[in-house]
Amino acid sequence: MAFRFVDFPSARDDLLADVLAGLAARPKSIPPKYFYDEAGCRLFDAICQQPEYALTRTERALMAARLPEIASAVGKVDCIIEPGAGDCGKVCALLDALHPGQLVVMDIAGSALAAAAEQLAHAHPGIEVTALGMDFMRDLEAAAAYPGPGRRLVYYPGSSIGNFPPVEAIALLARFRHLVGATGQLLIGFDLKKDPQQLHRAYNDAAGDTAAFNLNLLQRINRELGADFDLARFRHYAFYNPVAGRIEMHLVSLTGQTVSVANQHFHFEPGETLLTEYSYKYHRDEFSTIAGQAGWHRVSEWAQDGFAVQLFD
Ligand code: AVJ
Repeated sequence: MAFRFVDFPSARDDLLADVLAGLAARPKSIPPKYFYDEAGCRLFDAICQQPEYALTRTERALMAARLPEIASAVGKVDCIIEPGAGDCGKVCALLDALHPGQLVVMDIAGSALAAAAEQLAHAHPGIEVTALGMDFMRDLEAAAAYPGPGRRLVYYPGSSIGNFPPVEAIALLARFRHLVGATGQLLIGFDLKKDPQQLHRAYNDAAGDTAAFNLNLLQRINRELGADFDLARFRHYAFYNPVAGRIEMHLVSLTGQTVSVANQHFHFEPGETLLTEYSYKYHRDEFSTIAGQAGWHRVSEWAQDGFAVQLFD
């Protein structure tokens, strides 16, 4: 078995700096990458089980059904790189079809990633697995040192790209381009524009898991930064904005209140919002166009039930 774990400087400092900067901004906001502490990961898994939230199920079904076609379109790949791999569940499904010699996975939750990647290395003794505990938004370029020579494929599933406004998405896709070089490829999954009512329901599930997931961000900040958000005085508010082509997820203050974080005080007016997530939705060609602006050329695409996977070189 070949496995290594490299931990990059803790993301904890970033949480504090990003929360302070976000609460000072207008509108107040917190980056969605901080949803995924232990409880947040469990709540996200619960969201994925809800009947209204089909995104993850649909992608998994698409990948399973089209894997042979995808593998032949991709061809020979020496190293698969996945930014934000989480529990490595998605990339695991690719390995037996693409059989790369190397796998490089990154995640901001380093210890959970390391545990999952080590198991994966045990199960695939032919693959050299490198786990990087990093915030790839900050340290992505450092990952270039780990793959050996050969053809690199960035795998970015789950519509994670939807968290970034188009201009930032283009910048990130350009960083992926640079990471894999001229012979590299990108396999990316994203959610398609669809009936706004259906999208609305997906982010307002009847079981309340999305609301709990959203509020858990405040709980995490309370615990990790010693803040004093009163969760009963904020309400989950999510809706689809068809002009911007995105879900917006907010936590709205139900009262006038002051919250303290690291000895700094932040006032909320009644009804003031804390923006916690954008989830952009694209038309198929619209997405290929933004990827094109980052230097990618579409090779193939697969789409079903409102979700698309595109391959670029
Ligand atoms: C993991 C970013 C794809 O945008 O649908 C689910 C996160 N937020 N429900 C999404 C999420 C609320 C999800 N992504």
